[in-house]
Parts: sequence; C-alpha cells; structure tokens
Amino acid sequence: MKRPKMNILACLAFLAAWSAPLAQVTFKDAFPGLKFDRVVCIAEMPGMAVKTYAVLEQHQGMISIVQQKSGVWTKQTMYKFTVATSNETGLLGIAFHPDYKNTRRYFIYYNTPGALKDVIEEREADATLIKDAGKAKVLISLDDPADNHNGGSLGFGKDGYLYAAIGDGGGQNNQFGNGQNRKALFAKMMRLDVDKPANGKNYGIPADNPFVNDADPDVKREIWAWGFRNPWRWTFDPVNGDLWVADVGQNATEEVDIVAKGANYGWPNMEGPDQYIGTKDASMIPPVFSYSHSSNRTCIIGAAVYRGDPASKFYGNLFVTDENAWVVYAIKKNATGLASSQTVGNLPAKPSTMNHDFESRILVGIEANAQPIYQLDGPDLNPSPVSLFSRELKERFARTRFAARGSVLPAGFFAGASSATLVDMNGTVAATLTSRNPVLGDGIQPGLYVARIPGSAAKPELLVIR
Ligand SMILES: [Ca+2]
Repeated sequence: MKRPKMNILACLAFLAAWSAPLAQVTFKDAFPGLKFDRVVCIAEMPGMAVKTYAVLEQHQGMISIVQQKSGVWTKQTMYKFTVATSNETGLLGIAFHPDYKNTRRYFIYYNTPGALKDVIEEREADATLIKDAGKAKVLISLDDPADNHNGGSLGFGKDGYLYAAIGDGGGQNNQFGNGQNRKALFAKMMRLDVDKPANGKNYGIPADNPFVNDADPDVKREIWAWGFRNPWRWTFDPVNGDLWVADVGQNATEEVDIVAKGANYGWPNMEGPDQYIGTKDASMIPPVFSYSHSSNRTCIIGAAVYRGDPASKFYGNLFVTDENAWVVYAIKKNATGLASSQTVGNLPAKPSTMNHDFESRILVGIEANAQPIYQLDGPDLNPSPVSLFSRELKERFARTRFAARGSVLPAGFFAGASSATLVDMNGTVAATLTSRNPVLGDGIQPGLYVARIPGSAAKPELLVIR
C-alpha cells in the first residue's frame, strides 16, 4: 500500500510533538460537583467511618467537611471562624489529634482580624466528629507585625507531637530580625505536646526538644528547628516520617528542606543555598532542593508525598508547585541528599496548597473563589487501596503486597504454610494457592484480595494484583 505523503507542516508538527516533553501527570476534579474558595488545606480526617476531608477555605474562615454519599460528593460546614482576610492571612492550618475518633480534639491555626495575631487553638468536635462543639483553648498567640509570612500548616508527627511553623513575622528581608533569633517563635518550626499541658499553658514541651536545656532561659523551648522565612506549606512523609518544608524565598530562590531536630535552615543569612544577609555559617543547612526565580517561578507551594503504589516511579517523591508558574515538581531524596528532581506537568490554575490523603491522592487547592480541588492523575499516581494511617486496617491486616498478574507471588507470602486462600471484595474465594511460589495466572483477575492461611491465627494480608 502506498503511504500518503506527509506535508512539511504536518512533519514539523509531528517533530514538535515528539520532541516536547510529555506531561507525566495530568489533573482531574477530585470532588466533581463541588467548588471552594481559596483552599489552603485539604486534610483527610482520621478514624472516620466514611472517607472524610476537612477543607480549609482561607478567607471564608471555613472548615468544610467533604464526604461521598451514594456516589455524590457533598460539602457541609464544620465551623466558620471570623478571621483576617488580607492576602496571606486567614484560616491557615488544621490537624486532627491522632486519636481523634475518641478525643474529638483538633487544632487550627488562624489570624485574627483587627489587631493581627497568629493563633494556634485547640478545639473539640461534637459526637458526630464533623461539627464543632464550641469549645476552644488557645495554645499560642503571637502579635504579628505584618500580614505576610505567616507559615500555616499544622501536623502530628509519628511521635504524637503537634508540629507548627510560623514565618519570620513578615515585611521583607527579615526586617523584624526573627530569622536567627531563638528567643522568638517567628521563623521557627515548633513541636508541642498537646497531651501533657504544663507550666500554666495548654501544651507541654517534649523532653527531647532541642533547646529544653539551653543555658539562656529566654530561648524558646517550643523550637524544633529554625531559620525559616515563610514555611507556608509543609508535610510529613507518611511512611518514614520525613518532615518536608517548602520555604518561600525572597527575590531569588525557592527552597525545600528536610527538617531535622535543632537544625538551622539559614534565613536570612541564606536564601536557598546562597549567602544573603550577613554571614553564611557552616552550621546552616542548605535546602535539599531549590530553584531560581525565572519563567514566572517565584513562590513555592507544597507539599505532598506520594506513597501509593510501591512499583510507581513516583513512590516516595515529594510534589511541590509554584504559585505563579503553576509548574509541578517531583522531588526524590536519598540518604545523602537530592536523588532527582523533575518537572512533571502544569496545573490548570493558580495553586495555594498541595496535600496528600491517606491513600496518596495528591490534591491541589486553588487560590481563587469558586474553584474545584484538583487531583494529580496518571498511570504512575494510582492511589493506594489501603489507608496508610488507618488504624482499623492496620489492626486487621498484617501488610499489603502488590503483584502483577502473571508474576510469582512475593517471597514469604505463605509464611511457612502450604496454602493460602484469596478472597475477593465480594467475600468469594477467588483462588486457593497451593504451591510455595505460585504464578498468579489469568484465572485471577486484577483487584484487591484478602489473603489468608487456612487454619492460621495470623492476620490476613492484603494482596493487590495489577
Ligand atoms: Ca506575619
């Protein structure tokens, strides 16, 4: 058959498409039918009977509850605060107590209207867990000298302590002198024990915080790490507990830090890895990743870690984006530092936060009113079928394994037993495996199975066959 001739324009278009980097991630509406105003946090709530998110709408001062009912996403109000509403202020962070189901305790960070304060507050939900009960205790309240650089994320570490980051006070060029001042809570990552209040405060200081024994009594015992400019969004890796901070830079460089106990990340002596104001000291920790201001890239927005499918090339990657360029970065570290960084796509709208849920969906809030929440999508971003934090699942299953159809079952699967049954999600025995290393044949459809050793008291495993 004679091939049709390709004209020169078609040829050029073909070559352009072939040579342009293909976006590795695309985007979809995470909650079809719902719209939100200036979303700064999308937090999945622990211990809930159905999958539930708390979405913070910054200037509305709103905690919105998002749940799926009969296949339809619904939105209702948990609580509406009166907050400051200039650009960087508002309702900025939320974290749920690790045992939220029983304690009903949650924590928020917001800015007050009028005389500007940065407030971290403990609140309580009612028995429904999705309505505020009207009980509040202030943990931290700082008079804030300027309405920018307020940090904002809150989160609980695997150690059960509450972490909170606040920016350098604001203005520009560290004008309030907080960056390297350990007698101020501005420009710091704090670590608080919310279960053991002490010294007349509604929180305690963990005994292993880095400066609890500092000779200077004015050095703040709350400090976990220091030298930040505006740690607007940050997150924990749900698997290894790494604390990733996206710290917004001044005029030249944006940075990502992996935060260690007692470490100094350098602001304002450093901006990114470079000397800025004053002396760059060898004790100051350079970022694990940074990028220069160019091509509209001016303000880093984090931060979410993908821990869905262990076979994915993005497993363990941190995702961040830029407020003005909308480009999405995937960043991976190794034991010594940055292993790789790449741009993997471009958002369809101006971002204000990226968050991961318990199944490693990467969600993006948009800095405008009446917007969807986006979800990063693509063949390498499948959500985990197992909630990484779900206490219930961890209690019921020994572990989760992934296997491709046609592959050999992972070593050790039988744990010394001679057979195992695979039960599908309808409760039907899909297969009985009887050899030590059976091949997962075509008779077993891709899906999620409970794998159990007959007669064994051992916890069953979850097996995901792709
Ligand atoms: Ca401020």
